[in-house]
Amino acid sequence: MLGRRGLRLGLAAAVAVLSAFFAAEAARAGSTTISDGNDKPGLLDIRSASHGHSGATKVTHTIRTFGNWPIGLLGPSTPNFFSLEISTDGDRAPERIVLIFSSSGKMVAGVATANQTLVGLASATRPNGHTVRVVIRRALLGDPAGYRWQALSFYQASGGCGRGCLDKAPNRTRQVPHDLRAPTISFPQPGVPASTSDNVGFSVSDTGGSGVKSWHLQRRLAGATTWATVRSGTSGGSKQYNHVGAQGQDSQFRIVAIDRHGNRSTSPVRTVSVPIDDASFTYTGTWSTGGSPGVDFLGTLHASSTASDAATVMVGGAFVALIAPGGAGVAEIRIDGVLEGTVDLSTFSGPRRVVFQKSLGSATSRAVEVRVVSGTFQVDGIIDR
Ligand SMILES: [Ca+2]
Ligand SMILES: [Ca+2]
Ligand SMILES: [Ca+2]
Repeated sequence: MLGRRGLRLGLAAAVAVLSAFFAAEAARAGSTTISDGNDKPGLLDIRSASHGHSGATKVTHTIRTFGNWPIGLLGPSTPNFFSLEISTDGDRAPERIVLIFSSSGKMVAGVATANQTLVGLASATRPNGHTVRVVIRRALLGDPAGYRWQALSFYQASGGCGRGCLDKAPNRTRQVPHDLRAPTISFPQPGVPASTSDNVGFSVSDTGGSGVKSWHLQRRLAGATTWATVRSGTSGGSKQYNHVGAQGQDSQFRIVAIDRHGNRSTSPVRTVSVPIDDASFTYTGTWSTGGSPGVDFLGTLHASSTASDAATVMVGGAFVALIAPGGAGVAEIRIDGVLEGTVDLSTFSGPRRVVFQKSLGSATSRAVEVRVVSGTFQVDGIIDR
């Protein structure tokens, strides 16, 4: 405790040149209050302590006592103070100590390391005669994902607290967790579906100490404005959702996750387009049919090794993407008779690849033609959205 007195004297000097520049801000969700017993003599017996948020970059702590105390009771030449011990790693030892006292009739708070080095000032106020509130920039705590805290008061006066009365909330060695980081969502872009139903995979995890409270997988048709939850859960980990669509249907997905302290995160939006199968193309020349279920879209594949053989399909959207497996053939792509590109399947590997794509600007009816140039060219389907 003697070290804190030295810290306090240094703080009082620093505060003398600073004005109160911290504005009060609306509290956010995710506050927790703990109660403490009427368990210590003296004026600073803690009744409750709480944590909360002030904007996105600050945390708040409020300490209430059973009785009122004059602000001068915490003056710089007294031994009396409130403090917060903040542990930002796995053990109990504090990485930060927030010391709260008064100077010239105003509340003062300094944030120091465990070895009493001052890292900055917090804003401290006294909303009423038995309450002190501090607003601390997260950066002063080292921007942790979360931390654990304990509030303390120290009061010394002749009588019952002649040697000092130290109250802790919570008592003994317990600490209160304060989770500052929203859950992490991993949602890679799903590949081209193997059929009209396919799995959408993602994972949810939480750091900061409170854990995942809930996640919701939401879907809407591309172009719609409202989301509908198609699956939800209350634990983290890897998830799979079997999405049933239809040929030519474009769905958008996102995940919203919340931790047990109310921190919320929303994933990027991913679009899953179910192709139109090669079975619905029109073919000229000597195309053969094949394909494998689970590998090629709908288990079908058209192939031709004859130059100038053509496969044609009508599309109606503003974007097209030709789906084919990696291979060896070369073909030209024409849209409404205009050459738009040449596809060489040897530059791709694996099934159901987007081998050609083009944004068309507007949604209108167009003919897409695939014309074999050399090698064996294969057609699996087309995305039209
Ligand atoms: Ca108490
Ligand atoms: Ca969290
Ligand atoms: Ca197919």
